[in-house]
Amino acid sequence: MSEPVLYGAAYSVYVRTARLVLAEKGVTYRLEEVDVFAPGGAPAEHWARHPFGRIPAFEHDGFRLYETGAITRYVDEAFAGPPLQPADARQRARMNQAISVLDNYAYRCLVWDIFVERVRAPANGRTPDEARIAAALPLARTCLAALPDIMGEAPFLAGAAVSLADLHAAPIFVYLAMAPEGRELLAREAPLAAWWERVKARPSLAETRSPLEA
Ligand SMILES: N[C@@H](CCC(=O)N[C@@H](CS)C(=O)NCC(=O)O)C(=O)O
Repeated sequence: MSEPVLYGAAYSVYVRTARLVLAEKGVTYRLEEVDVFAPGGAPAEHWARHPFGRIPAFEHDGFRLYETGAITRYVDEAFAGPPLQPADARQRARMNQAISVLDNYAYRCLVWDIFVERVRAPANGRTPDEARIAAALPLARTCLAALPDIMGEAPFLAGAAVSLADLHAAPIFVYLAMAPEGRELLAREAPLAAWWERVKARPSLAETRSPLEA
């Protein structure tokens, strides 16, 4: 079987989730740079891989996929390496619940409303939209309370071992922790802060470092 190809950019949260999964599985792959935020949008050939023009897209031996959750589950199931989905039905449900929370509530609020406004706006010479940041904080607090609730007493979001849920969350938390508001939110949730210390120390995080990290 040939080496899989991941299409995307190293700064992207969702591309990094797929890369973290590949790294944790020990799969060698090629990252082909696609910048969807370039002036003019995604390059023409990328729309054939992803009808919504997003990243990542993925190809393995002619099998093409898009949507991070589909890519990560495929990589976990099609390749050797440590399993990244709990065998137990209830723990797997917790993993899927955490991923849904991250996709549907956390990503936009923690990354776009807080990180992009507080950290990226000034880096790009723009004044942060304080109203947008303030408006995001209640939902951010809800997200950061929901995750430890899902985790319970376990060291990782879905049990005793790292799972797709932790790898889905990690790129979001890297960026969130770069904003003072994000660090304050994390400090209010001691079990989640302890989880983050465990996750951020994993070699896969260092291997997939974003160019936007300080
Ligand atoms: N539902 C998609 C989301 C992917 C996504 O939103 N990727 C971002 C980069 S992190 C993107 O491509 N954004 C481009 C845009 O919003 O136009 C997935 O799970 O893969």
